[in-house]
Amino acid sequence: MYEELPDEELFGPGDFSDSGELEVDNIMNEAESHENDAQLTPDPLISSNSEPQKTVFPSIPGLFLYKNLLTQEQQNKLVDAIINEGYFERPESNQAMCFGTLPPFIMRVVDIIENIPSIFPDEIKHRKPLFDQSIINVYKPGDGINSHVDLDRFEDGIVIISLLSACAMKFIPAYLINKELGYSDTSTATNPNEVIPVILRPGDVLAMSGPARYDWAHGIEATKIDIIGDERIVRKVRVSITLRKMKEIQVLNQCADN
Ligand SMILES: O=C(O)CCC(=O)C(=O)O
Repeated sequence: MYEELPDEELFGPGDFSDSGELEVDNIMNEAESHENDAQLTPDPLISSNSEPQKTVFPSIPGLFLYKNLLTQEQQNKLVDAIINEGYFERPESNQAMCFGTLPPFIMRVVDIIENIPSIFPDEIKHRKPLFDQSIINVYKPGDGINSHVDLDRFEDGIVIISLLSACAMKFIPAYLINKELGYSDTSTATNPNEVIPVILRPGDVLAMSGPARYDWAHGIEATKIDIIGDERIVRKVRVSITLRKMKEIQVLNQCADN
């Protein structure tokens, strides 16, 4: 069942920084204007096995970026389904969550993800279901999300799907964001102040497990323009879908509460 809401308990406190209202029309306009946005940039580090091309990040084990994994048609269908579900009809809505059995339009992407041989270690890849929670976030230009490590109530193995517009997601060693939260310096970063920017474009799928999920925090700066090396990304409306699996104990607690 879907709930439209920013639930701080599930998402982490104050993670989502919002610069104002968003209209569904904006999402549709963006969908039309991005129809021909194929990403053809070659990757620096590409695997040569039969799975889709992926970018790996030597400093961040467990972080894999599958560039342009979803075709333009698949992206359009996802955006259309999100619009048709009406999650973002209220102008102030920028987040929708789903627990349990995920809706068919998301399951179609999960099918694609499940078939990527080395996206996650086997024990994660073969769990059933692979995901039972999704968050759809809508970002207007200038919106961001604070650096965070996904809450411990979620299992290892998280995926973020990007739609409509590009942005830079920044990874920093987790203990830097809040030492009081108990994140210890277990990071794989060689330089503790290391910031690793990952450009997420429409159709990209980012997978995090192990150190990428626990030892590194990820966030998106609240800015209208990202500058990464020579690249200047002017943000437009972006939609993301995050897929996670709740720990069994959480599901049991939820049942007990109801
Ligand atoms: O929107 C994104 O790309 C990131 C979302 C995220 O980090 C989260 O949902 O925890």
